[in-house]
Amino acid sequence: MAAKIKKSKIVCVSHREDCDGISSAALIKQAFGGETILTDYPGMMDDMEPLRNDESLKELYICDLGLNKKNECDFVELLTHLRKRSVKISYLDHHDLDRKIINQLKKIKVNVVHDTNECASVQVYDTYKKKLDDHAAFIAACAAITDYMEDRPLGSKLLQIFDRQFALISATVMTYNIVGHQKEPDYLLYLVDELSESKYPHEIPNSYEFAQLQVEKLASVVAKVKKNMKLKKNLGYMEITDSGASGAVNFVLGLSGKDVGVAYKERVDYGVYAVSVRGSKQCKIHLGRLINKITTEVGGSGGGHDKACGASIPKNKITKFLNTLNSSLAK
Ligand SMILES: [Mn+2]
Repeated sequence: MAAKIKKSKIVCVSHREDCDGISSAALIKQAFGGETILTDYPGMMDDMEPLRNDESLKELYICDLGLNKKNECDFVELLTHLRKRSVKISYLDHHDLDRKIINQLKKIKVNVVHDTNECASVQVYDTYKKKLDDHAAFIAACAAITDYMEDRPLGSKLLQIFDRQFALISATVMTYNIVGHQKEPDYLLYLVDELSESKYPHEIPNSYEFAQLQVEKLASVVAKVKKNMKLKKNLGYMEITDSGASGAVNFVLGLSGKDVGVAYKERVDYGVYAVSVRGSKQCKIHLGRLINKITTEVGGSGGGHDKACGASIPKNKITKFLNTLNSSLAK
C-alpha cells in the first residue's frame, strides 16, 4: 500500500489579466501563504486540472474567475472531486453566476463568497481582513478602481482610507504593468509576491517607466481605432492585431458613439477570437448575461458583468456573433 501523502499544500488560482485578479492573489498569499496559479478564462479549467490528482493539496482558493455555460459543470465536477478528498475550497468572485451553480457549490461545502456588487479583491479583503495588514486595504481599493467598482459600499469605504489621487495613480500603474506583462508569467507571479509583502506599485523597480511605455502604446491604439473601427446599427467593433483587445475596447466604445463596443483579437493557441465587450452608462442590457447566451449559441463561451464582459468565439463564427449581438441589442 502506498504511503499516505501529507496534505499541506495551499494553492490560490486567480485571474492573471487584471489588477483585481493579481490583487486577490496577493491578498490570499499574505493571509495564507502558499502557491499562486495565474490563469485566464479560456485556460482556467486546463490550468486547474493538475490539482485533481495532487494528493498534497490541502486548501484551495479560487478568485476573480467567472464561470460560463461551457465550463460551469466541469468546474463543479472538479471541485466535487476535490471535496471528496476533503480539500478545503473557497471561491471568491463577482461575475454573474447562475443561482443553480452557487447552490451546487454550497451543497458540496465550498465556501462561496459571491457578490456581483463588489470586486473580488474587496471581497477577499473583507473575508480575511483579520489576517491582513492595512496595506492590503490599499491593494483592494486599487482593484476596485480598475474594476470600476470603487463606488460600491465596501469598495468606497476602503478607498476613503487613502488619498484618491495616490490610489488612482497606483491602480493605473499596476494595471499597465499587468496588461503589458501578459506574456511573462514569471513577472506576474513576482508582482503577486511583491504586493503580498506590502510593497506599493511605485516601489516595484521600473514600474512607472514601464507604465509610460504602455501609455504611449495606448495613444497609438486611439489613432488606429479611429481609422479602422467599423459600425453596425447598435455597436462599434474592431479586430485588433497588435495590442490587447481589452486595452482597445474602451476606445472602440467611446469613439463609436454607440452604447456597445466590441474589440477582438485572434488567440492562435486556441484557434479562437478573444472578445472584449463594453457598454456605455446608457446601455440598459446586462451584457454579461446576453454574451453568455449568444456565445453558447455559436459554440463559444463568455460572460461577465453588466457593462464589461468577455468571450471566446470560434474563428469562423465571429461574423455571426457580431450580427446576433447587434440584433439582440435592438430588442
Ligand atoms: Mn474582477
